[in-house]
Amino acid sequence: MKEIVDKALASTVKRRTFMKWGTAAGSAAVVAANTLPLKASASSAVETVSAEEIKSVWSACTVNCGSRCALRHQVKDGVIIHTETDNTGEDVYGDHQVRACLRGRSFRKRVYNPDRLKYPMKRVGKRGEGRFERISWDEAFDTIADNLKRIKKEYGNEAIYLNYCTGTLGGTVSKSWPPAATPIARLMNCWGGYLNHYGDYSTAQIAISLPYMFGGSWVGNNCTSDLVNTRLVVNFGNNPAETRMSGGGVIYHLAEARKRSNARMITFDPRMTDTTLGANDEWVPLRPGTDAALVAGMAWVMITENLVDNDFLSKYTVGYDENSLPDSAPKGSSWKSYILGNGKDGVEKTPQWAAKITSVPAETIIRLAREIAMTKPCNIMQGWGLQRTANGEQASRAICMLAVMTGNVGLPGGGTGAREGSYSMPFAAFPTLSNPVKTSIPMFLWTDAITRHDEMTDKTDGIRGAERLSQPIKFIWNYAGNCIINQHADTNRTHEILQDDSKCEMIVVIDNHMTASARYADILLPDLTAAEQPDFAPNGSCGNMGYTIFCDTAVEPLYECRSVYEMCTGIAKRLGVEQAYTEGRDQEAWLRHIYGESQKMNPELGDLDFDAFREMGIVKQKNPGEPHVEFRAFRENPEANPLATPSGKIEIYSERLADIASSWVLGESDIIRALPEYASSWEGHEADHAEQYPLQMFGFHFKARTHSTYGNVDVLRETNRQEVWINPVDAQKRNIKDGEMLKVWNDRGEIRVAAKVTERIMPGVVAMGQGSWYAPDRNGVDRGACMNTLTTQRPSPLAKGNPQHSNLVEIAKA
Ligand SMILES: Nc1nc2c(c(=O)[nH]1)N[C@H]1C(S)=C(S)[C@@H](COP(=O)(O)OP(=O)(O)OC[C@H]3O[C@@H](n4cnc5c(=O)[nH]c(N)nc54)[C@H](O)[C@@H]3O)O[C@H]1N2
Ligand SMILES: Nc1nc2c(c(=O)[nH]1)N[C@H]1C(S)=C(S)[C@@H](COP(=O)(O)OP(=O)(O)OC[C@H]3O[C@@H](n4cnc5c(=O)[nH]c(N)nc54)[C@H](O)[C@@H]3O)O[C@H]1N2
Ligand code: SF4
Ligand SMILES: [Mo]
Repeated sequence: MKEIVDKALASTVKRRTFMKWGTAAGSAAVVAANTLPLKASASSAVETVSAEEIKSVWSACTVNCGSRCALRHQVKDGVIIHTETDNTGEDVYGDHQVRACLRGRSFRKRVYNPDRLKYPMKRVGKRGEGRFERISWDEAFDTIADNLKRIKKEYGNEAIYLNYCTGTLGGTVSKSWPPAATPIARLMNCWGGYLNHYGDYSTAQIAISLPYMFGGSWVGNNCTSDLVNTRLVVNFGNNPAETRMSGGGVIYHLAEARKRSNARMITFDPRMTDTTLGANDEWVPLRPGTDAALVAGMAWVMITENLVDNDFLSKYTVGYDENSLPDSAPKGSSWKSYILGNGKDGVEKTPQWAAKITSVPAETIIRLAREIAMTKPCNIMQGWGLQRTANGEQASRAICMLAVMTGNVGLPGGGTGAREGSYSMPFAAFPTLSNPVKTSIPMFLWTDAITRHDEMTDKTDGIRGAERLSQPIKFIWNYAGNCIINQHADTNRTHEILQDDSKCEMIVVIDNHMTASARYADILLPDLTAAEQPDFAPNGSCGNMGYTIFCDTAVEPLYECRSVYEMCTGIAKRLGVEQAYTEGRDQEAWLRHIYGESQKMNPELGDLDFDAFREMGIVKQKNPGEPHVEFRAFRENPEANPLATPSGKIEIYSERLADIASSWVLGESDIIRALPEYASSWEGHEADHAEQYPLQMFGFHFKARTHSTYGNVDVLRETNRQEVWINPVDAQKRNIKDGEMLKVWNDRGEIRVAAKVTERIMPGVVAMGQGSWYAPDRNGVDRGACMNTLTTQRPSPLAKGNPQHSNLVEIAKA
């Protein structure tokens, strides 16, 4: 480790001069309004500052983009004037730099932002109106503690909810997700606990459904770095060029690995994304929500042309054909029967059948089925967009069927069909204690838990840890999240529920900025940004090279902002649990403690002391073994290493799902099946109201923002306009030209957004970046073009997850 330290410190570029890019007029104006102590006011756009005046401070971008990047803030006179990124290592693949994208590099624009919250505030108008009055920290803490005590007395701890919040999930003490890992959870756990949630807006459907097939609690795929061993990459709606943008993230590993394996990539996506731009890549557009039909059509080709891996299927799976069905399964319920038309529906899943549903030509389905079956090893993977849908549970399992039928599971260069895996450097977490409350709700149903908790049971709404929800949500902690309105579905319904403050009685929002969700706070607390406090940031998705970043204090806390740890300490004192909460430590002391724990679990940190790490900024640690191959041990010896399914094998037919399908109370046209069959959804192209709303619409994860975070950074907005992608065929029908302002609407709401007329999206489908800031006008028309003004709160059947990509809309010129 000493060697790494020396190397890292030696390779730090000592720059003689430094170019300071001043957006002079703009930032000076903002600064004046905020009365920032900025002595260095630039009059020219570019100014040369000598290196001696500038301090370089390590920090990280801790948002939820799936990557995690090192930042080096360049600080002069107590102000960040510029942000650079990782400059350590040899910068060759495997010892590469974890370089930040444009968002991370514009971090200072979030620190010195006109939206920055400056002091604690309490609501004065109606909830959601956004009218606030400044209060003291004492008043804020007293109000919160008094309300917590009152609500606990009246309803119990189960009425206190920690909302889904991922704004700073990349921190350690400041970590905002998962809820149980946050400083808020520690506070509540010292005082009787809180209502927890399970699942997440990212992966609700896939995370629930794949374990029925492969067992365990999370099903991964081979590490991206393992693609050096593959001959073909088959990509279902995965767009790492935009969703894993870091120089240390998945897109970099994907590109480098494919350089070495020269593997072709086929991408099934309604949209031609930035990931599909390689020379030998093929883009195959398909209708949203129809992946399972495409798989069934390809399965028909593979079965009828005898291209399936029969040895693999008989040794490792149950339910492929009638012989391997469990006893409880009815006749004709195997996968093969389903595909060949010998199942219950009696329909043969021919390429022509699939073509009608997916709009992928039958010849293409046949050609690609042959190529996938005959090119081994082949890595089949999926992103999470296609499962964030009304029948996402079925779609994600169906895609894995391709990997299973071709016998690619557990092989280097092969894969499971799930999303890529990566290595994590072992590092300790902030201890948050355990939650005495055992009840947990699906994260998507928190609005329902405010309005109709008494109807919610394990069989109707996926309540866990109890048969039913005994209390409504009365108090919401919202630390570093925008799901109070912007990122949760159906903004108009949410607004209505939250406006009534006799239902949910108190909402505490802790954020850096006046966001759409912050406007719904009763008490609004101004947090420090990652640049104003010390913390650790462990790696995100990063291929085979993990790392941990030391985030130091680049600038002193702005205004009256305080760290979340300090806030929790203040409230703990009023709840009588200060000592239990702090154990006598401040944030720095906790970091030293956590680092000590990390050294115990990770020998490679053994002789790197805390202060040396602090100076070094980033520690990189390569996976000591080969890149991860999911289910390798099972493949090598299935008797010794069975899967954690009831049969120990891959369950193509799931008895557990058959059980759930017959015992749960489901909504009309909600579908849960034992097999990964195609099912058309209540908000798909075959839905009843598709005539009135003929366009399928989804919101993709956009490079302009990380969800809503960075959405108020001017330069990013200017370079990545919020626009709706629409095919020329659909545009012509509506007499729409590129760049024109459009209205997009359905029964749930209406937005205004500019048109991007492009052949990069298939006809009948429209899409726009999700995470834009909700900004309704007086008539409720959302001028901010937030995708969730159009989405539904109806949950998916099995996961009770967010189907935010399943929407029908109509579009016209505004
Ligand atoms: N229509 C649609 N909706 C979606 C999705 C979709 O695809 N389509 N995706 C869903 C998914 S996958 C996710 S993960 C969620 C994400 O939803 P959220 O977790 O709400 O993510 P953000 O919108 O980034 O909100 C993060 C908030 O944290 C704040 N923040 C950032 N840094 C800090 C900090 O240091 N301290 C504090 N206190 N606050 C900070 C930001 O200002 C912002 O308000 O959205 C979901 N919503
Ligand atoms: N820049 C940026 N990066 C991010 C985020 C961000 O907000 N901004 N958010 C992060 C988070 S929290 C998450 S969870 C991940 C999300 O990662 P994903 O969920 O994978 O991202 P999406 O953009 O929702 O969907 C990926 C692709 O699926 C396609 N798609 C949509 N519907 C279908 C379908 O029915 N079938 C098929 N085959 N494809 C479909 C979309 O066109 C899109 O290109 O991204 C992370 N990375
Ligand atoms: S937004 Fe993601 S990719 Fe960009 S700098 Fe931050 S962590 Fe890195
Ligand atoms: Mo996510």
